Order: sequence, then C-alpha cells, then structure tokens
Amino acid sequence: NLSHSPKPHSHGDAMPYCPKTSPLIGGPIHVSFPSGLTLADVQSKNTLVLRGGRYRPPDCKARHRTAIIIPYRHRELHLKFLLYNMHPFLQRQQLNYGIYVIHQAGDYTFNRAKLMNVGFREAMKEEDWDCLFFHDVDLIPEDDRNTYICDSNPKHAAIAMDKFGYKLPYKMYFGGVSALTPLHYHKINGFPNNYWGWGGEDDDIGVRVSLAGMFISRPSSKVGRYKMIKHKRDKGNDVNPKRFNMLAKTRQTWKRDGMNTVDYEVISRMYLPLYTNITVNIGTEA
Ligand code: UD2
Ligand code: MN
Repeated sequence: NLSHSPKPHSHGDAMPYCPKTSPLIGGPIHVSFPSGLTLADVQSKNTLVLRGGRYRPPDCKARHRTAIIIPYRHRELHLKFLLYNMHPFLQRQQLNYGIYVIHQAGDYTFNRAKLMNVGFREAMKEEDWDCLFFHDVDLIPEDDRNTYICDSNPKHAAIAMDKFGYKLPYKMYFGGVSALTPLHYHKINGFPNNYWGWGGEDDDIGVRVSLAGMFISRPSSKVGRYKMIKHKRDKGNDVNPKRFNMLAKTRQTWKRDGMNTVDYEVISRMYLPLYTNITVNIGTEA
C-alpha cells in the first residue's frame, strides 16, 4: 500500500526526538491547592491536552509513552487537585502520556489492586504504552526530577511521603505510586484480585516482584517526594482483616490469581477533556 494518509496525531518524520533530559524540568515543586479551583480552570491551563487526557509534546518526538492508572471512587476534590498538578508536571517531562481513572461502580467494598488490573488491560488496548504508573489519587509529586518513566526493574516511586515524615516506612513497601513496564506486569501476573478493603495489596505486589526474580527500584528520597492530601478512611474501604493471612500465602497464590483471572465488566468509557474515565463493575468478594 503506497498511500500514506497520516495517522491521527502523527507528526511526520521530520520531528526530532526530544532531548534525553527535558530542558523544561526544574527541581522541587511548590505544590498548591487553590480554593475555588474548577475542572474548567484546569482545562484552560492545559490547552494542549487532548480528549481523554492524552498529550504529546508539540515540537519533538517523545521518547517515552506513559499511562497513569488511578484507582478511584468518590474523590472528586482529590482528582481535581491531582489533575491540576499532574498535567503540567508530565508536560514538563516531554512525555507522550495518558491519564486513566478507573472508577469502581457501586457501593461494594473497594478493591484498589483489581482496579489496577482493569486499568492495565484497558489502557493497553488503546496504545502500546511502554510504562504504566499505578497512582493513588491523593498523592502529588513534589519534585520535577521524579521522572515518570520505567526502570529495568519495577519502580516504587513514592519513597518519601509527608505522611511518613518523608521516610520509607519499611524496605518492602510498595504503596502509593509504582511504575511497571508491560513485561514486568506480565512477569508478576499483574496485581492480586482478591484484596477487598484497605491494606495488604501493596505488600502482595512487592512480594510478587521478588517472587518473579526482580528487584524494587526507587528514585532517591530527595526526588521521590509526595504530598498526600489529608483524608479520612473512606466509607466502603474498611481495613481488610484477612490481609495478613493472605499475605502469608502469596507464594502459593500469585500464579493463579492476577491478570490471568481478572474478570470485570466495563460499564462506560468516557473520553473527558482531562482524563479517560472507565467505570467498571468488578463484582464482589467470592
Ligand atoms: C495507603 C497506600 C495505598 C494503598 C492503601 C491500602 C499510601 C500513600 N498509600 O493509602 O497505595 O496501599 O494504603 O489499600 O500509603 N480510593 C478511592 N476511593 C475510595 C477508597 C480508595 O478512590 O473510596 C483510591 C484512591 O486512589 C486512594 C487509594 O485508593 O488514594 C488508596 O486508598 P486510601 O488513600 O484511602 O489509603 P491510604 O492513604 O491509607
Ligand atoms: Mn491516601
């Protein structure tokens, strides 16, 4: 076929690659939460963001394609502040990126890790992402040098959070924000599907990484800094009392619970101005 109609968003061959280090990034960021901020304000500050929360640098070819996957239910205010801070942050890094909000339908107990599996599968249907950032809605990065690209091992990015006094709480901690390539994700069979409610799922993922023969990589604690927007425990996300028993068995369960068994029903997919919203029915505990 000799006809070459340009693909949507393609910028032709003449465009140079972006520099290895973006000239637009600085150091520490002053994170702010302006009162009265609306999503329309965020939109008008981010005019280059395309429908579905997609972006490509306008004047160079991005070296990296990163999807941000956010597990979500009833956190409108946090989402607004995250988008407000995150879009400019990612644009300064000259990434080709997309933001996916994976919204758990219904009132049944929340399941963060299963929502990540949904996000992985649904995002990969749209684009050949080379890195996926699994991202709590309430964590705001505080340093531009925290680059949203993957390492050769699964990366735990949220090494230093204000809520833990900017220290790693324990060595195997893998919560908050983590980044895996599709290959890493398949190697660990994705995340567990059966942690309903608060806690344990992040440690299970950390154990999967080591059972699959990989290591946890981290940025320096100067760079991997985050503010967590203060909140109370949500309704519908009570502490999971089974978490310790489940964690003791990850070695036996990880290969038969994960990406190979995730089942769900997408209720809607909406390409909103600042993000793609996927509302999903993930069922209930067996
Ligand atoms: C910690 C970890 C988090 C996860 C959790 C245990 C940090 C900063 N994060 O978070 O990664 O391991 O413990 O499950 O230590 N969410 C909703 N709606 C809900 C409930 C949860 O959107 O009703 C999402 C949201 O993206 C939130 C995330 O799930 O940020 C984690 O829940 P959390 O913020 O209530 O838990 P937290 O802060 O203890
Ligand atoms: Mn939180």
